[in-house]
Amino acid sequence: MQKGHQHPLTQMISEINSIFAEIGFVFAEGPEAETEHYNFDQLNFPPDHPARDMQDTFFLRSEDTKEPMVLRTHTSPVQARFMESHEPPVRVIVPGKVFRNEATDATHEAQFHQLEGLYVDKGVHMGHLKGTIEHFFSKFFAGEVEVRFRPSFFPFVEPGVEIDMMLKESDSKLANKWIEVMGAGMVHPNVLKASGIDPEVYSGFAFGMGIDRLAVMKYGINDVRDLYTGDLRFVNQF
Ligand code: 2U9
Repeated sequence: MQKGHQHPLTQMISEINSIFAEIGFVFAEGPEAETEHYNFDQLNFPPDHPARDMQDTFFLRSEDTKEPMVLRTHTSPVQARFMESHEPPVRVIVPGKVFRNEATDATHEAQFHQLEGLYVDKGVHMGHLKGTIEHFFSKFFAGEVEVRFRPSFFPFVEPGVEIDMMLKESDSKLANKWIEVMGAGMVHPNVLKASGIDPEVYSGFAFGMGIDRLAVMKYGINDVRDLYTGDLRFVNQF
């Protein structure tokens, strides 16, 4: 009889966790149904931010829930909770399923997997972010990698950046071109404060990326929806 094996996304999450564990990050997880407080307010989303719109977020309406709840739109609330219960230094890696209320196509799913990371300590700066990300991608794609930052905006970081990577000296199809891979930045002082960490003493970097997109890059998958059908003709290729 043919033996089963882990789903390609589960395999990737294990591999990612091991790479980050080697440089001192611990794994954390949290609820998929979150309070609006942890999903938005504590992360410095203003009350009128478009992400809070019904078009983008699945709101849970129930008689039983005392607080307004959503299906988490990112894994960031896990880090917000982690900071409340842990003193710095905090080094945490958070893979998990997230939800967006949007139409699906070959590159978009209403549920997908994110990988986020957070490092908070005294004196943490963008140089640490760059070194960490370069290290991760060079291990993950097993080759020398260069990364570059472009200015961007996310409510929970300041400054915020988009990160591109280039794989060098490799036979891979990805080699020698800049590819946008993730967003990141220095944790906004309001976010540190809201989680009980003094921004005058500590600073931190955070990053976030789609694991499905990483799978597309690493394995050349054509349609992200294949990752969620459970079709064995697809799954057994990994
Ligand atoms: C805390 C503080 C800051 C996490 C971050 C991004 C930038 C980002 C997107 C990438 C593609 C989400 O999957 S995606 O659509 N994410 O660009 N995420 S900084 O920042 C945090 C998280 C938690 C407490």
